[in-house]
Amino acid sequence: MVDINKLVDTKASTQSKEVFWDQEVYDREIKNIFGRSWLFLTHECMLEKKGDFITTKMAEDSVIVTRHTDGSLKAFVNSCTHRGNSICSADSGNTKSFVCNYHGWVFSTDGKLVDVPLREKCYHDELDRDSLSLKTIRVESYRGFVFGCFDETAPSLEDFLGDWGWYLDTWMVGAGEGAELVGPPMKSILKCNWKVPTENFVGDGYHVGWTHASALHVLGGELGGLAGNQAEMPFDELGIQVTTRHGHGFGVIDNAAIAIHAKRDEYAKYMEETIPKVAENLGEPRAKLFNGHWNCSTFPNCSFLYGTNIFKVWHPRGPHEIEVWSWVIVHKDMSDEGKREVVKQAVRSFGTAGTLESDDGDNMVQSTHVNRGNYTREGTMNSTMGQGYEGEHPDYPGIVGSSFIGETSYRGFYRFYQEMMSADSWDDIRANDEHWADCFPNKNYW
Ligand code: UNU
Ligand code: FES
Ligand code: FE
Repeated sequence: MVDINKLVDTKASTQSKEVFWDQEVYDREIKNIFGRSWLFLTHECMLEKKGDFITTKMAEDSVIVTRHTDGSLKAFVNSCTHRGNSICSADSGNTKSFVCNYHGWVFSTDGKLVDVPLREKCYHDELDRDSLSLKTIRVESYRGFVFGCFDETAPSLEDFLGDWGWYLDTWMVGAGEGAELVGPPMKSILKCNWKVPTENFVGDGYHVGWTHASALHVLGGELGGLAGNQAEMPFDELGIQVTTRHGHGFGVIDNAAIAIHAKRDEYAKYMEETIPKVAENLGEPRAKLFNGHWNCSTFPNCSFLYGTNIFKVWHPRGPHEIEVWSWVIVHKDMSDEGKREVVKQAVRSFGTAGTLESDDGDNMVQSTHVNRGNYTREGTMNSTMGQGYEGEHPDYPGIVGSSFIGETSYRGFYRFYQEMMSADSWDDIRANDEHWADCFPNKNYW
């Protein structure tokens, strides 16, 4: 039997291999993690006009997000309150209402039941429409990035992001205009557990030079030296890794924002013009981050690469499969040509069939499926790299690791993962607010 309370050992920095395979673990994740966290839905640029809508997933729940007639964002479950059929099968569009395909019940863009065929003749005018609205979901937006949460007792989105919001502002605010996503998202299915890509994006600087050796060799440029972990690279001071209260984290390679873009004249020009403005707006520490390349995960299942500018959600579909949705991040104030360049390079490198994306895919699938072996599955995985070489930093919030190549943010992700798996409520989680970082004992490292 799996002990749900002992999946992660924060002292030894190990995780049970059951986290990638076990059905019971997965069922608990859906309730405790996906049922209580803020999950990424869409960007407001895809919901500009009244009546605009998109459909997406929150874990395995199908949801609709709309711009209602009063201008506010609404989210509700995509399941009819009559016999449960989905009421919208389009990915996106603009509408006055949603009409169920089965018997024709009609719902407004805030989920209210507004019309029912044969309401007078066959329901004898006795149907209580007010109690038959679609199930609503909390929806909040941060710098235009829209998230939903099933849990009424969860903190606000801003509090859930916490210090991570301070980092996100680096490019979500930037020089002032901020960023948006280019959609609709590319979609594909990958046979892996949802945490394999999440942990990879949150803190795996280590794999870059190895898994992506060939791609980096061909791309050349500033990151070319990473290919095969060549000795002359300053691996111990390439950048930093950060973890925050609710498991969100990232790794940054200094001065490498544009490094993955093969054709990068417009992007280079944009950076040159914009970095001083970011410094003025947000200060030097974040101006430095603005010029770095980031790999990141927002807990639990939203990852992105800033610099490469791919933005992803890993929708779980059972313990051994995910649906990958990928958008491209663009700075709003970049030239149209610059934006086209960014989109092209992001799709070529980390789109569904991207060169670097396909390097990762095989590892993601193997890391999951090898653990179907009953004997293999006993035992743990190791994330000890850089343990002790991390702590509170004078310029950067959270716990900061000493190099881009370390596992500080892995440890932070799984620390919060275990906290959520074990906690009965958000009150239990809030009770740890003062002590969450105690498992990083060398807090005076910097
Ligand atoms: O694969 C990655 N996560 C990555 C690739 C990160 C940084 C640079 C290149
Ligand atoms: Fe890291 Fe094998 S070397 S998984
Ligand atoms: Fe990778």
